[in-house]
Amino acid sequence: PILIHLEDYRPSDYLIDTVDIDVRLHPRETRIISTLALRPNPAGRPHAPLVLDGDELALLGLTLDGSPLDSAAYSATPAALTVHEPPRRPFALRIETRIDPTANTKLMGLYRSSGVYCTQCEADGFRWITYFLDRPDVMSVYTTRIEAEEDEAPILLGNGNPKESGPAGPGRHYAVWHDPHPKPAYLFALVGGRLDRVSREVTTMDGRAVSIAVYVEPGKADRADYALEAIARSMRWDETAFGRAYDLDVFNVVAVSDFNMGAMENKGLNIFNDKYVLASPDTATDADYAAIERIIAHEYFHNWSGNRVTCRDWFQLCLKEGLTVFRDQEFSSDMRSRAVHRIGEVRTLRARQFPEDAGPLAHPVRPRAYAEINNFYTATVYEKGAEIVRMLRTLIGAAAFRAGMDRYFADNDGRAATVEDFLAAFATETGRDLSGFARWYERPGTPVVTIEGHHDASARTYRLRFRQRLPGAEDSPPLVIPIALGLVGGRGPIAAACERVVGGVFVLDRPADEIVFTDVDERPVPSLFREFSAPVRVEMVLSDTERLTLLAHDNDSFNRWQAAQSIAMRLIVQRTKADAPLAEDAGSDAQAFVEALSTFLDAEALSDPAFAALVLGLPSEGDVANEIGVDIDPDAIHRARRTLRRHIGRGLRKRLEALHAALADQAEAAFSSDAASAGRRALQNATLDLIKAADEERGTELAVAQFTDATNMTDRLAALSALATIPGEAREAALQAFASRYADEPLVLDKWFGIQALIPENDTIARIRELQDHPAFAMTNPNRVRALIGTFSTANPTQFARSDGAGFKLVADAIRTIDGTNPQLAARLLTAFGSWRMLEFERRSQATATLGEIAATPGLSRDVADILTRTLA
Ligand code: B3K
Ligand code: ZN
Repeated sequence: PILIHLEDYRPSDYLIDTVDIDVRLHPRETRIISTLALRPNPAGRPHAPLVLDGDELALLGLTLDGSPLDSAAYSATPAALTVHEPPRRPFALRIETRIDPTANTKLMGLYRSSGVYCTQCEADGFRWITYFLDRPDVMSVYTTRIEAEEDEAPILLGNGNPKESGPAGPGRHYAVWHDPHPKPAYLFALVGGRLDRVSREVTTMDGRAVSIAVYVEPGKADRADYALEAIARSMRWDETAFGRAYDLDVFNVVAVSDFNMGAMENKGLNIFNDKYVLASPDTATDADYAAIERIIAHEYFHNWSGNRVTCRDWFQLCLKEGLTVFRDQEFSSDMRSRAVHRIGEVRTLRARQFPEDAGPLAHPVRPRAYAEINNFYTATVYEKGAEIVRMLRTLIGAAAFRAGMDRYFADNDGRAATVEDFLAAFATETGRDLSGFARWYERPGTPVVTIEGHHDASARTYRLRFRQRLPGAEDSPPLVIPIALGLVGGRGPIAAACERVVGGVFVLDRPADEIVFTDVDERPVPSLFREFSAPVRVEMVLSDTERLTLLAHDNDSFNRWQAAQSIAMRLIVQRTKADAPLAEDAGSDAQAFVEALSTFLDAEALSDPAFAALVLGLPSEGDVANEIGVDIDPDAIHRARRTLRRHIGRGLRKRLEALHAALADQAEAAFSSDAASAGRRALQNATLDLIKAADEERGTELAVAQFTDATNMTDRLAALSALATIPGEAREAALQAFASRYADEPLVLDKWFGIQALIPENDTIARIRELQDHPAFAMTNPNRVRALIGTFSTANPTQFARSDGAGFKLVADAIRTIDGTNPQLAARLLTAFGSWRMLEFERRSQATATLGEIAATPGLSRDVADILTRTLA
């Protein structure tokens, strides 16, 4: 594959000041006439040819300053339009192309989704529409004219502000949009279609009246209100938290049903996967509401972190993505429970980013080379990128961080920036040297921090020794690791002095270091990496008793949760390694844990149900596999985890029943999606799950009742999930009832596909093959594919990694089918094989064989070939 390297970056030879683009929409023959105001870039090479990017384009017409070009003066291929000797002064190029939006199954460029015309231009998508300097450091002011059949597309939307509209010949109409803010082509968007809308007015902090609107499929407007209000909350929050106001007269969100990712931050016209817009109590779970709020916020926040300040090149992707994830995390924490949200963020990071960083697809947060940039929208760039921003704030403090952000926005507004520009803003603001910290962007891999503690009773000191290493890169210079910490005793946090701990944070910036606390009378338990202050693995030998001290007495909620997780993890790992029949033990080693959980539930379950639900949740099978790391047998992990769950369920049985009943009683008559109500539902469903683990019959009884009586999707789906792992009549009846109730609701049927894909039974593969023929399933729709195949490959480890290879084969077959129509989606599915090397021998051989079969498929896309090469390397 051809690699693009960061070190090869050079400025564009030409710049484009303005773009006038005229799009005549037609299902099969859409005409695009684009007029570019070009000029040589003083920072580029003089006399260079002008090479515009294209992808599968056909050139229909070309003029320069109004005159047709001599055929010797240019050359056009589907992938490039070259003008050999362009003028050495500003000039205008008028380019005509034609495309077929209906045939576009890649969902890049301009395509149709359920009859709605829409676009996706990040990354490298504008070149599917017209020839262009399709790179983020070429920023232009766009005017877009859209023309369509009035019947087919009564709504016509573009970037920026609406300028004019009117009839355009018999049955046709047009609209003109103008975006005054210069932007790169990847932020271009247009929409044409038959859509309903909800809208309202908001006023920004600097007094601008903005009309915000959400457009959805006809008949679904009543499901768009939550998203609309989430926009208003995001706008207000960015003003108060970051001093950032919106900068256009309109802000539009459009929901479409065929979309390769979650959503896209096009300037003034965000286009969304409808999964992250549509919500009603009967169709959306609490998790869906939270995801909608988060993604609406994320795309909106890009208006500053991404659009006003964009990226110089795609290697800087984390500059907008990591930063914007950090911003959306802070927003969600402010809207909901900070502690609960942080635990969720860390669970995602550990489930998705840690394994990526430990496997063949590992890469730095700022990659140095890529073959296909769309394969780098990863957990590392997004989630680890966000952790780096969070560490920066921890290091310099909230006030300096905010001042640094203000400086970053001010210094780089209207520019295409780099990671260096970002760090420079904070270095200037604080006078600190951040060059050591910058290593976080360059080094792949999850650092390991090893810690030993020693209490000297006579000297009344407590000593902590720290050592850091980066597995596989032991010689690399140390990272700058902020460690938020404190000491905890039998009655709560201990006040002890240590001059190296400033504001509760010790900074480990050497390979090894140690700190000493004075005036420590009792032997303390260290509470380390509070709020998960750095994305590392921590190695420290603590007894269960010490961990239970943290669970009971720490004032850091994250570490209280972590303490329970660590004990559960130890218990599952131990059982996995011993495996049955010993695993079917009486669980005496878990007794103290169960008792502590029971005390915890009595004291706190009803005061903070969301947190209690998290404490009751055991590490997932995937978490356990990542912890063990080698020779993984998913069946052994599954059995071990099930055994512990059963044991906990039995030990807590009375309390769980009482809680389940109490929470069911508390349920409000009128549904509310707020965090408090969602927390009560989460705990009720966590108790249901443990009761089921203890006693399948009782679990089935409760689940069937909850399934029938549920007044919202969260409870109904939780009941269905509980039933789904118990083979038999009740399960099939519930699945059947669910499918007929929601037969016309594709997004709800996705949940139904997903639940069946998760069943940890041998028949699941046959079930999935059958579901692929279900009338509601389609290999061409990314949501359907992710729900059925994606859920299976990422969350059903016993069946995906079956030792007979049938799970791998199922997914490989899907990848090969999909690669022909939608390479991005196929490549994304393939990343499920990223952890194949940690499997035990037999499963590993099956994975190699399957990957080999994919590799032997003729005509693989660049997207799939890139992931495949790296996975096998
Ligand atoms: N920026 C887009 C992602 C584009 C993915 C291109 N393959 C959505 C987001 O992160 O906000
Ligand atoms: Zn983003």
